Amino acid sequence: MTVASRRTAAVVVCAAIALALSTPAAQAQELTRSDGTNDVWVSSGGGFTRAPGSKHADVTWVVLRHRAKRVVLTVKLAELTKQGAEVVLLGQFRTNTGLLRDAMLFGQVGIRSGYVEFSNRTGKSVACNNVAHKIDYAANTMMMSVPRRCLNNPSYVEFRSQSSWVTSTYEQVYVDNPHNSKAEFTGWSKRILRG
Ligand SMILES: [Ca+2]
Ligand SMILES: [Ca+2]
Repeated sequence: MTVASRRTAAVVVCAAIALALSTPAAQAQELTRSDGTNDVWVSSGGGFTRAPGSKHADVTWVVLRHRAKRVVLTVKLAELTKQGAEVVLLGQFRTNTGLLRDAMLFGQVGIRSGYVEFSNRTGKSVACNNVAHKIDYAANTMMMSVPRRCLNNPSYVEFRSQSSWVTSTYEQVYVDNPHNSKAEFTGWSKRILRG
């Protein structure tokens, strides 16, 4: 190998190392899960029973992105419409320091574009400026974007999520989660490192 070719090889190696080091920081670390259909449960005030065939609230896909400045939760539903009283996306977060925070996105009668409530685990409201959200009824997706500083800038987050659809009479609540095919999920996702 000549001096010139060794130098070229060294440059290529250095470039590859630089790319390997920079790529993780440049991209959000994320966790994506697919969820089956026809695994919706319904409650009429008591316990939950299966609601086969219901597409409302039926999650088919979830992704949690841990970006440099934001934690973004997005779900896709089998069917997202403006029917019923409201549709709700719950995102619960646990950080490396044990901090627990809930974010709830409501799309209600009169406020179909939605709004977000940010709180601690007891439901007490916690200030968090610039929470962003989007409910896309055409794409059947719901998204919440929480600034990392509202989670004390964690090194990693774990999450769990649930979607709900409430009938117009408020008598029945349909639920699904992207973690299992049961009525509820009490565990946590894997750790998602900061991108
Ligand atoms: Ca599902
Ligand atoms: Ca499920």
